[in-house]
Amino acid sequence: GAGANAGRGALIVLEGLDRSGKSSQCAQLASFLETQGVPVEAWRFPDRTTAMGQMISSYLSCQTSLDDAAIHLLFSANRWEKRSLMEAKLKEGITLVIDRYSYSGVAFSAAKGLALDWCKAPEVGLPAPDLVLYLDISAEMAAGRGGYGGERYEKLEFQKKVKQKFKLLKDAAWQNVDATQSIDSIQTVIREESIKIVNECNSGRQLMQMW
Ligand code: NYM
Ligand code: MG
Repeated sequence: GAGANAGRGALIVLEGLDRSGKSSQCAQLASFLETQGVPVEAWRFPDRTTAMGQMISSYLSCQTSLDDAAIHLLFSANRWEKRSLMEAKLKEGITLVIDRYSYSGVAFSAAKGLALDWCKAPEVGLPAPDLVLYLDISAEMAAGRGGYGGERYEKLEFQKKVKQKFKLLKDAAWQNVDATQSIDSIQTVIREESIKIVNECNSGRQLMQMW
């Protein structure tokens, strides 16, 4: 096992287009880490359970409209409202596997035409992921996977723009994962990378800040 008693937990983020397979890969990764004796929690952003999350959810389901800048800041605030809990969990030695983070925040808003640097600004100071696993798939292939759920943004032409913006966000923590492989092959890669980073964090790797 990776050891449950020494250092901090790892902040592991899965990113990608809608229908790239993030949610099932996150769930499988969290279960796997548990079997390895790694204390772990699976999180997601947006966190729709909070008051801000409910505003975001109603925007995404097209029940409400909001100015592009305002909804961008709301997505960011939804991460900030979880900041102290994220930091506390990591410090306690709990690894967090998170479905989407600041990368989605910037990519989706920038795809609407907002300036990239403006989009990044409110993320500055959030805990930085130790590992970003980007599930790399074309917008066409993702769209071909049983269709979208009908939320705002779930349109092929828009997803193509989002993919272009994701490409501008590769940082030191970023790892591309070929998401056209089988679910099992993808999970194998994700497990290997995750175990490595969990061990590094456990043995003293410093928690960084965005960006
Ligand atoms: N999304 C997600 C954003 O536009 N900004 C953000 O900061 C985050 C975290 O919300 N299409 C978008 C991406 C998705 C949508 O996410 C809902 P999910 O993972 O499908 O529930
Ligand atoms: Mg979705």
